[in-house]
Amino acid sequence: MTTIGSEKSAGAQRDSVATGRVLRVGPLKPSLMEALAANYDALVLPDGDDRADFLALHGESITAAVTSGRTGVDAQLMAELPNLGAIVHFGVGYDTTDVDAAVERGIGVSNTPDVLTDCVADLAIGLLIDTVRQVSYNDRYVREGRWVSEGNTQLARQVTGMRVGIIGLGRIGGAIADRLNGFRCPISYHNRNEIDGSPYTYAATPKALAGGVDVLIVAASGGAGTRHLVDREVLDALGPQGYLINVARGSVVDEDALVETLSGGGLAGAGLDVFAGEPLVPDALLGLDNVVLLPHVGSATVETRAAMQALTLQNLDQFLADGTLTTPVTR
Ligand code: 8YV
Repeated sequence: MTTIGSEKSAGAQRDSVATGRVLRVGPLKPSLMEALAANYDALVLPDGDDRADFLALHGESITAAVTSGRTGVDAQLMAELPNLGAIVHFGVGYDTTDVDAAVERGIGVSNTPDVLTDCVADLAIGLLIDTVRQVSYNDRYVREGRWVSEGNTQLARQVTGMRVGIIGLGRIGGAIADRLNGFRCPISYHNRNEIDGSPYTYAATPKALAGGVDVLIVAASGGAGTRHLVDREVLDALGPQGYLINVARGSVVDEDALVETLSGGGLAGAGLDVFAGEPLVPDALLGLDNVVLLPHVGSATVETRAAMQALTLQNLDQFLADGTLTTPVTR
């Protein structure tokens, strides 16, 4: 396992860190943006036509960028920040940052692991129960006065004991599995490699996993390596009685195939917290009652977002102090 950028504390680097500026790339939690402005005198990368002039003026002075998985730092921006030493992410996902380019340039990359694991896992369970037990649908039914005019809704399916497959049994996938043990769900998983000593059943491919479960939960990190891991074949294997839950990244699922499969009755339902082109959600999903749609709120609690902010600033402070990172990305 290689730690990206943790060894980046050479004297020359420290000198430029000491004199360097912090750059905010993209919108962040309001209190984090305020802290960056007030306590770090951070610059803000402008969009559009102003960007080239801004980079010509400030590019060389910037040593640390603070961003999130929503925006990230691509290879071109790295090239325009020749003294950049660290890319600090608010959030666990960093798929919008070109990590290979960062490694090549010796730029450290950090994220905020662990502090959001519980909240994302909690939401995955909530989304699973909502989708399978049709909570949101039944809520709409009551509000629309249909209980009075049409009587009871159709029966849902039982969550306890459902066979669940998890794509990406990492920190978040593992926390989801922990919670599902309370529901007596037989659990299987797919990762790039089988996990030694895991109590759960390994499936060598997403399709094999989907073929043997009632619910498929996507908890894998985003990026080129997992793009469209859940494709049409996987959805077909899950089948008309199967449910898909995604709390990871929209890119892991072939969204066009998902919309077509759902529209044609090829899945029982889906619970989605993430989408391919956020904040845009395919129109076809908006009219489906067997789909629960959330605006990417996996980590969106007061407690977790505060912890994410604290860890983001801890990484930044540590980098500014000695050129190393608290929670560098590893691979
Ligand atoms: C945040 C996330 O919504 O951590 C992640 O990767 O997707 C979420 O926790 C996001 O980072 C904030 O932009």
